Amino acid sequence: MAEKPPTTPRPEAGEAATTIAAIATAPGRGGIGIVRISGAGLLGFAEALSSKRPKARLATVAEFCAVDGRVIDSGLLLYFPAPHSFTGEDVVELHAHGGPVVMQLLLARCLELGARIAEPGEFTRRAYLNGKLDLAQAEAVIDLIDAATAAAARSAVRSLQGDFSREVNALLVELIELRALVEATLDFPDEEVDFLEAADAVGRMDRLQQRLARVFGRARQGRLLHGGLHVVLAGQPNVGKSSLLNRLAGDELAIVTPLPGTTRDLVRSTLQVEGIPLHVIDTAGLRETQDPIEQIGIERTWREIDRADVVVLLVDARTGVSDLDRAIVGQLPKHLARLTVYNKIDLTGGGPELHDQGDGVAISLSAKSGEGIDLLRQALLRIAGWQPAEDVFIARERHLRALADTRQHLDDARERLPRLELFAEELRLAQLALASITGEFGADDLLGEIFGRFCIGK
Ligand SMILES: Nc1nc2c(ncn2[C@@H]2O[C@H](COP(=O)(O)OP(=O)(O)O)[C@@H](O)[C@H]2O)c(=O)[nH]1
Ligand SMILES: [Mg+2]
Repeated sequence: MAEKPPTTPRPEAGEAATTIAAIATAPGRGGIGIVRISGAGLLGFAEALSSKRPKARLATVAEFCAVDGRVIDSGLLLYFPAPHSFTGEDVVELHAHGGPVVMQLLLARCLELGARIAEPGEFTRRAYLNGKLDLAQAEAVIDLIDAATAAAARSAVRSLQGDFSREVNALLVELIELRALVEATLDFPDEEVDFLEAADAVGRMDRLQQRLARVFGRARQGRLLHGGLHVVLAGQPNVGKSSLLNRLAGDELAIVTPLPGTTRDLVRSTLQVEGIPLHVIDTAGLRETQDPIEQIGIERTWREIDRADVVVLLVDARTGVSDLDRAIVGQLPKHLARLTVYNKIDLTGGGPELHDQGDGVAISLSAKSGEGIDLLRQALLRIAGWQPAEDVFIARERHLRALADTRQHLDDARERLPRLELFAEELRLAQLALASITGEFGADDLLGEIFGRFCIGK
């Protein structure tokens, strides 16, 4: 749990007994480089390395020595005895000069002393297994390191500090209480209805579903920050798709010519708007063609459209939406968000504008002059459902799926309501789905614990 990290290791923790070591800093040259070691009984390990006996959590100036006593480097030695460390085991850190050779020599020395090289993510894995972090927090560690924008970094920190986990755990507590009520009622079938009414089971269910909807909203924003938005530029040849990509990216990425069919392969670029990564994909113009290379490009375009979050359909402002465009729209996946762009307004003399045309938003702009591009950026964010907020926590597809499953089981539970066994079963499934986010309370034993304390007045 995020509020109060449990000190009891998870059942799977036993296997993590070996000592692991890794170069913790990025490869290459640096003023300082760090080798990190985690395992049991590392005080002796630190002494053997440095012939100093480090004090817990204090920096000790030390010489790190090879087996023959020759000094490899001097630097700072840190020792964090279990369980007060990142991994929950003894952790030793060697802060030395950040050259690749020095780092390799120090790492080799650690291996001589019995450590093995850590696998990717193994320190964080041990932190999870030892109850220092839950799953959502462990994922946030990577998301923080990988954050592509400042907004993504801020929301990853929020998840790492347990904001997301706290919300999930609060939901779990409500859900478990409701389950306990229902399970208790199952044991006393005569008083089912009275009891559920007295305990306000339906009211609890309402509050639970409302709270879940709010968490879902925040997590969906976090998913956008984490994964970004996949935008496909589609339309007939020569309407200005490649010019628009270049304009959005601020660079000449795609080849632009007055010849239809210039773009055949996909051209991708990632830019950011308000901290949201936009993955923009320029495609081959959609038309009937005999050119086999262009045909492959058109197939690829449709494949990208299937994976997109938003399709921007470009048309020439001088001709507007034609039957051919309508045919393209007819082939788009039904659920897909769509935006129409009337390009080349510099040739029509019209100004940039955004209008709602019933079947979606349309924007008039010029890829050539740049007029109206900002309207497009904002419209893309809005279509994606981005609402600037300070309280977003980073979330992944996995989390959203778990929240959606929870929501579905709660909906199903409601439908079963007069039939208590089925209601109870759906609540149990909802709990399992929700618990998979943090990896906490997976089993029914917690229910048993709460149940044991439950007073049903009998
Ligand atoms: N005047 C004007 N010309 C444009 C604009 N956008 C693109 N073009 C021109 O239209 C032609 C086709 O552009 P391109 O980006 O290759 O279109 P694509 O086939 O859809 O990728 C090129 O000659 C571009 O210079 C625009 O906003 N205004
Ligand atoms: Mg093109």
